[in-house]
Amino acid sequence: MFYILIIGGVQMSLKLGVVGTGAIGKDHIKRLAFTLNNVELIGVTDIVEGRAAQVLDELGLSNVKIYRNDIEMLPDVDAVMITASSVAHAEIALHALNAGKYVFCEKPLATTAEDCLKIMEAEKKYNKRLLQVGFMRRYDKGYQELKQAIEEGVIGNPLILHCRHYNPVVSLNYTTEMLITETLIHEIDVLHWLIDDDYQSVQVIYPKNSTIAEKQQMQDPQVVILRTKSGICIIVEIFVSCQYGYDIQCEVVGEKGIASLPEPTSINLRLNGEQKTTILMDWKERFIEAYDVEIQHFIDRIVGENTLTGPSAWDGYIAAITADACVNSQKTSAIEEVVLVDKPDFY
Ligand code: ISE
Repeated sequence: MFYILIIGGVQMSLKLGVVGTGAIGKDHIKRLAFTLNNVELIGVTDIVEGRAAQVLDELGLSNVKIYRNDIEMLPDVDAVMITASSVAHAEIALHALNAGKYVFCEKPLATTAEDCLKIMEAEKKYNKRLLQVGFMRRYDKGYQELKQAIEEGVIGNPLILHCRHYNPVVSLNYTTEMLITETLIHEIDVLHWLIDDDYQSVQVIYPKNSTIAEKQQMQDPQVVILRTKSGICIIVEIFVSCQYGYDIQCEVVGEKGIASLPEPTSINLRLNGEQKTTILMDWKERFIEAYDVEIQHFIDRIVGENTLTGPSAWDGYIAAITADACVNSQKTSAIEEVVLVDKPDFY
C-alpha cells in the first residue's frame, strides 16, 4: 500500500530499493508494495539474470524499475533493503552506508565478524543509527509476551531454556555450517534479547544423523548448548530435515515456574476418530506478522524520527561472533568461548 504523508507541506514517504529477489526478497517486495505504509518501492535489482523481471511480473508490479546493480540504484533511494545471498550482504551494506543511505539487512548481517566490524565503522561516521538487521523474531507477539512474563518476574529468574528450530526440508545446497549460520542465528539473536544476558560459551553436539541429511552430506540434527554470563544454560535443537513441519519452540524454566512460546493458533479438529491441529510447513507463514511489524517499524522510525532502534549492527556482530564459536565447536567438539570486542558507546 502506498500512502504519502504530508506533514507541514513536506512529503514523507520512504523511497526504498530492494537488492535480491529470491524467496525472502519476493516476500518483502510483496509486503512493501501491498501491505506496508509510508513507503514507495522505487526499484529492485538481482544478480541472477531475469529473476527480478520474473518476480515483478508474477506480483503484477511491472511499473517498478529494475536496476543493473545496487550502486546504480543508490542515487534514487533513501533506503536499501538487502535480501541478496548472505555472502553479498556486507559489500552491499557498505555501498549503501558510504552513500549515507538507510539499510535494512536481512540476517545474517555478514558472514564474518570482521565484516560486521567494518559495517559498524561505516555507520558510526554518521553519529546516528542507519542500519537495522532483519532479526524479525523480536517483533513476534509470542516472543514479546514471553519476554514480558520474564521481565515481570512471573516465573522467577530464568535458569534453563529448551528450544527447537525445525524445518521440514531445506535446499540441497545446505551444509553442516549453515545449520548454525542460517538457522541457529535466529535463536542466537532472539534468546540473548529475551533473557537480557550475554553469551559466555557454546558447544555443538552431533546426535545420530538423519538418513535424509546423510544423502545431503550434512550433519542434521545438531544440539547446541549455550551458556550465558550469568550462568543460564540454553539447549537448542536444530533439525532442518524433520519432514513433519516448521516447528519453533522455546520453553523458559524459571525458579518458580515455566513459560513457553505460544503455538501459532489453529483450530482443533475432532473428526473421523481423530483429533488434530495443523502444523505450519512454511517459515514465511509462521512469522508473517512479525515481518510486517518489523519492516513497518523500520520505515516509521526513519520517516518519523530520522533514526533507528531495531536490531543493530552490534546485534549482527554478536550473532556473527557467536555463530563463529559454534562453527569452531562443530570442528573441535569442545566448549568454545564467545569473545566480543568492547561495545562501542554508539550502540
Ligand atoms: C531461513 O533461513 C530463515 O531465515 C528463516 O527466517 C528461518 O525461520 C528458517 O527456519 C530458515 O530456514
